[in-house]
Amino acid sequence: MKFYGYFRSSSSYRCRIAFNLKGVDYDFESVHLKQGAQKSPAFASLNPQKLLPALITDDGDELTQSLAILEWLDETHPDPALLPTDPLERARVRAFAQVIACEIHPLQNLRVLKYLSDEFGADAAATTKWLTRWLTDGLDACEALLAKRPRDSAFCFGDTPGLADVCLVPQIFSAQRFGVDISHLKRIADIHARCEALPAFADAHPARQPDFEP
Ligand SMILES: N[C@@H](CCC(=O)N[C@@H](CS)C(=O)NCC(=O)O)C(=O)O
Repeated sequence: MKFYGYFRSSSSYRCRIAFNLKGVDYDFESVHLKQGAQKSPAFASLNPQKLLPALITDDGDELTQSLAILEWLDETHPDPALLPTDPLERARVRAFAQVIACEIHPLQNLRVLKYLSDEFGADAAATTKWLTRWLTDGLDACEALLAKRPRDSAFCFGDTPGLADVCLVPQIFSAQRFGVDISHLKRIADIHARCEALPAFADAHPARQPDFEP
């Protein structure tokens, strides 16, 4: 299969972790977001949203949206599972993943930050204020969801990493990149450290990708 991503894209990072956890190989094509390559006619015909990631399966089917790609991957390569089997636990994991992918991440996206500066004149300080507000708000909620778990566990919702961890780690990378202080989030810090110690997560880190630029 062919995976379209970018080293710093956190939704691409989610997929990279999942590919690694499941031991799935893929061809990689870098789409340079900072240079606007996502807006090229060739990529726009693959994903009309002009957003990463995108995947072309071995059968030539085109997939977009990281959560959809992750669930497709989990269904077609079930071992190890990213979602628990119990419906209630699955709902909890999906809710956590959606806090990150649907509520936090869209507000830090390149096109949103660019619109804030181009259309509303937001300078670096205003952008940092915006990012700090939404990332802190969302990650505080994630920490509270972890505190509410029926039982403590090594990873977000279990003794092995799953969909919630796959979404959490790239979001922490973004918080660090944007200089948002999340040192008060102790459960998240512990889980993050445990994930980073695993090769599947470490190898998916932006700094270890072939298109990495400092
Ligand atoms: N909900 C989408 C978000 C996709 C998204 O926003 N991707 C970012 C990179 S993480 C992107 O391509 N941004 C390009 C832009 O803002 O122009 C997903 O999870 O796949």
